[in-house]
Amino acid sequence: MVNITIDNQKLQVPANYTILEAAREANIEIPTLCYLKDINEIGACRMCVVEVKGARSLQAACVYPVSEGLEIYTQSPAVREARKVTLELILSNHDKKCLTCVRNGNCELQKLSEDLNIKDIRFEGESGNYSLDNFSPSIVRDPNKCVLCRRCVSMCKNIQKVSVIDTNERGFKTIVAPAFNKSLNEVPCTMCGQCINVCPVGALKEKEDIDRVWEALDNPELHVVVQTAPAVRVALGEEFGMPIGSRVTSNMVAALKRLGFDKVFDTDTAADLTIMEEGTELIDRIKNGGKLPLITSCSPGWIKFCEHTYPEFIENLSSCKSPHEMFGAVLKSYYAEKEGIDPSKVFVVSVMPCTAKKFEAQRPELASTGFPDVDAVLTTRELARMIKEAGIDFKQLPEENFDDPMGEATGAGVIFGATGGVMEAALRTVAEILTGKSIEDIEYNEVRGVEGIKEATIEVADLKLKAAVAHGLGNARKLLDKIKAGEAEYHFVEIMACPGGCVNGGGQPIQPSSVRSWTDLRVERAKAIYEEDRALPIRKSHENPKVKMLYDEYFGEPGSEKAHKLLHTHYEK
Ligand code: HC1
Repeated sequence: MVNITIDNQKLQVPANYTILEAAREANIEIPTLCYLKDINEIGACRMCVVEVKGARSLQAACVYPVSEGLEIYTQSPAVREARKVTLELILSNHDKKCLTCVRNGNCELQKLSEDLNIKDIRFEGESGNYSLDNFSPSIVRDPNKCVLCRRCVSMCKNIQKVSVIDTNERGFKTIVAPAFNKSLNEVPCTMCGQCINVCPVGALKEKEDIDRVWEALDNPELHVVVQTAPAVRVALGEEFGMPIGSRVTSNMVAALKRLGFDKVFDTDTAADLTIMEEGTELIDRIKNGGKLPLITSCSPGWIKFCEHTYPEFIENLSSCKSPHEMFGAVLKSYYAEKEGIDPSKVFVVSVMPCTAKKFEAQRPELASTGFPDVDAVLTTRELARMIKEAGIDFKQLPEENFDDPMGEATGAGVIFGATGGVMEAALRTVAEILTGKSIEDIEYNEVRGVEGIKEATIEVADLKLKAAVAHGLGNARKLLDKIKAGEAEYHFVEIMACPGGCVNGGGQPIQPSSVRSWTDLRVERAKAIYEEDRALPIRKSHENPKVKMLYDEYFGEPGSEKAHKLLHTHYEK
């Protein structure tokens, strides 16, 4: 510990703290813009400058380490003026169309302007007049709004290890973009959208599908069904001011019904179906000498990364479609037949925590009935925008349930939304199939939590099943390199593109650095996921009565020819 003073307050703080961390502990707020704890600590934007006694110039609090006897002033006239000048310079060439910006009301630059009492901008900068990069099916990039904080660059380069965006040019011409100013669609972007989640302003956003969905809802010819991913229900509430980790499943269902969807289904049901197919595939590969490890295929960002960067693992990928794509195929075949609806009139909307799902839905091979399995993908944020636009009082909605005939899911389906969840759900089923016994202890804690790579050996019958879980593409790289080098061997591997899994997907509500830096969103949202699992009466996929019904009435058995036609896919090298 060291003794310091901040604004004449005496403090004792750990010796490895920065001034920013020390100030935060004393409830002294220092403004930041480029700072994001553990992701972007580069002291570039100079918003967090403070006076340090004895230093020749103002210092960036986010990178300046504390030391014994340090005297710091966070609100001196020089500090206040420096911050204002810096902010006015940033604003001088910023595209200030705040009223129509997707981040209106949730923009860190807007908040800073308010907090620092900016009334006038003393400088006039030249706007770059950059054109919009909206060619990707998932992500739109608007350099006119970029504040060059580099948070997206750090996320893409250091955390995801994908490195498709960086700073190009110099001085006033500096721009964050893919190399040679290409579109995100022309580089190996995985569309994970993590760059959007860390952007403090509206320079990065999802490709919106709201208008297409309103049009479908207004078209009396269409039967519009919606399905919601496991992770949406533990984050949507944040858009309505609820605490992080609130479970809002029934409010969400009620809101979707009020928006006018003909049926509201749960992607978790299809997650249970995925376990039946993927579990069967795993057992088959283990028993019959198939390619191992089997690697999960639910995360489209991971699939794209594998196709671009690790094509040698394509044969390891499970051939299962991701759950929402499976559900789409089921809705346009079994459900359409059962309800007597022309499949061409069934319009499937997926509400996902993920931007890569927009890209996935457009993959031509994901159209087993001759129509796209899924017609439109909305992120959690887009759904919130629709609910607000419709004037629905989200917090006051009555309890409502998912619709039949497929409105039931198990706890195993829910936990798909957190890293390790697909693995755990599969283990709950595979262990019972292999042992032929009912297993009571179904919580596999070894694969839970936010450690980058998790490993477990599970004894099932006479097999020691070796499993590994990686979340975030940087961790995926580490794990795959280890497997490639022959340093590790597994039967089953789960990979999710987003750090923390879908709960922290690129389409989830955006929390500012002031929250995100100090609260682990992955942990809080995952807690809610596991609570939901524990609250459900059935927690194993193979016990889901709706899934049993699907096999009895339609698919026959897992891995059948019909199941392969509708529920499985292939990948591109
Ligand atoms: Fe996911 Fe999945 S869990 S991929 O993480 O397998 O997006 O939530 O919907 O499809 O079920 C995302 C979440 C989601 C699929 C499922």
